[in-house]
Amino acid sequence: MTIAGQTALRAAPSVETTDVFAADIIAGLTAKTKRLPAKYFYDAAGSALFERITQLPEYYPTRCELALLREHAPAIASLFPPNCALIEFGSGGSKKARLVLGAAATVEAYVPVDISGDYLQQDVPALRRDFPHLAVHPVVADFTQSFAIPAAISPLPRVGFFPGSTIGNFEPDEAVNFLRHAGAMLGRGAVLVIGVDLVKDANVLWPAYNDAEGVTAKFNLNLLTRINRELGADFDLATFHHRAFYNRRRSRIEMHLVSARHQEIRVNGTTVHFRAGETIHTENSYKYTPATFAALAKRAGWSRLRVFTDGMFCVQTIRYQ
Ligand code: SAH
Ligand code: AVI
Repeated sequence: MTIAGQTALRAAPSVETTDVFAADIIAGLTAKTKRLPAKYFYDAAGSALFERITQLPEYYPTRCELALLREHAPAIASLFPPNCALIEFGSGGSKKARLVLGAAATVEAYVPVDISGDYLQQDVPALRRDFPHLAVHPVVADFTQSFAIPAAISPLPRVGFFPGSTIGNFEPDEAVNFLRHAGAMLGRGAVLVIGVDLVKDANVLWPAYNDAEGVTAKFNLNLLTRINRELGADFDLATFHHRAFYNRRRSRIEMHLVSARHQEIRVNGTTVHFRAGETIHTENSYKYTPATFAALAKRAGWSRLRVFTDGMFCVQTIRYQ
């Protein structure tokens, strides 16, 4: 893929070969409890819908995190070693990185990593224009797998950036594994700046995932459109609907797609049976307290430095031991 005249590093094997996508989808749809990996939401249409979600009045996390980063970017940047490389996991449009980069003049290189090549591409030319001293090395990769770091940044100390509470889309044990893997990649003593959505009243959480305009529903249903397009499946979107609710016991929002009726769907040569009311579990979004998140990070070898919070969301800085 060419980005502003440069080649974006693509992980090998390719992040989303049709074979891997097909195998994951069939495995998820034929499991006893049907579920699909949330990382597959982010094709071009899904990324654009997520962008719209971030602007919804009900979806507070983006606004809260942007305000925290605006206010505390200088304190965050003061933790960075000189002449470092900032590696962002799930960068999307890099809007939040701009706030950190603006306060951290000594960052030499920025490596946005995202599974969605289109989304990644969007802001790279503008970033190069607005931060002319900065080397920008986009990487299209699945950050849950090993991926190659651009050779140009190998001599630089590394800082990690993982905003958006995307960590909440992992199961807690997966989050620990991810943090271990990120620690190994960033190196001992490295700092990670991570956004974490906080446990709060269900009356605030519920509308954030059930917006009045129905954008989150479209985002959820778009996964079926993607499966239809890429795997020649025959999901009739009119027979599935979005359901999101707060599972208080597990401190997570669950998103599902509910089949309105008994039906059979053909997906890449496999027949998938649905009972009326049966769901596909498409996403979890775990909510933490600053303390439960620090304990989770500790299990992965990270110790807490500072916590910036407005009571709704928190940005934590943690160091790899
Ligand atoms: N960081 C941005 C975007 C968050 S949305 C923000 O805070 O607003 C989650 C982002 O992570 C999307 O851009 C999605 O494409 C990316 N993503 C999700 N799972 C991923 C994975 N396994 N590997 C790489 N990128 C992933
Ligand atoms: C990217 N991630 C943290 C979002 C979340 O809130 O869990 C994805 C999302 N799903 C529905 N709305 C937003």
